Amino acid sequence: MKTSNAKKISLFVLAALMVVALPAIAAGTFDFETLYRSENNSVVYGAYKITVEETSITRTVTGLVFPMAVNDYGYGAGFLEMHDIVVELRPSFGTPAQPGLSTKAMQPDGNSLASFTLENVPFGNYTLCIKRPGYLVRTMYVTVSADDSPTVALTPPGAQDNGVFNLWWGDCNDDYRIDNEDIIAIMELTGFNLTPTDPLYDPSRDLNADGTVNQLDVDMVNVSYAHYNSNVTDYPGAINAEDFFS
Ligand SMILES: [Ca+2]
Ligand SMILES: [Ca+2]
Repeated sequence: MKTSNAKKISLFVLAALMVVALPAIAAGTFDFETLYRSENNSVVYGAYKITVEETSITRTVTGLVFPMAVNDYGYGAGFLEMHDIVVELRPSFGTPAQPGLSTKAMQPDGNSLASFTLENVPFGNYTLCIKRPGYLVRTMYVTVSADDSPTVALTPPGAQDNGVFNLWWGDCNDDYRIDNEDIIAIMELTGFNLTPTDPLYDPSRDLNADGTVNQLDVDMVNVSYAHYNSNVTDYPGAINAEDFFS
């Protein structure tokens, strides 16, 4: 069957609208019906199939993050999992990530510099959230679009981080600030000689991830620490303050 120019234009416009309006649509072939105006100006009915290719509407997103706990001190993999770094692409800071847009940083070489990979990320605007227990959550606005390469390597802005999402320890109570309240939170658990199997053990207060909470962890959060009194907006490239709570 010969295909008219008018029909080609209609198909093109509809396909474009599907991609723009439904960025998260699953790949596949879909039926649709439409009326269009033919070359002799009559209205014609047509039934068609549209194929949406997954590679046309998603990208792979990667990045580097530091530091990751790597020594299990004999407590096993379950201990290290307590200190996992979770990386998410959320619709906004206060909205949970869709399934598949949350992952854990990996450390294939066994060093503290870890990497993360999120595959099949639909085009859209996101808030990158990186969280390790006891560390200040790190954020950044991220846009994934057709202009991006198949793999998008995220990096924080500026030279300070040298391309790595460095995390700052010390936010033990998750109030988005590193201050004396965190020191107090740690001191509440010192003196118990906790181990990771103890119900009182809290990885967010075991800042050096050595399996117990003691003065070493207290010492990590003090007024001489470069990020003492920092908050979430102090990270280079962090989202705006009002977006943390919207
Ligand atoms: Ca805090
Ligand atoms: Ca410790």
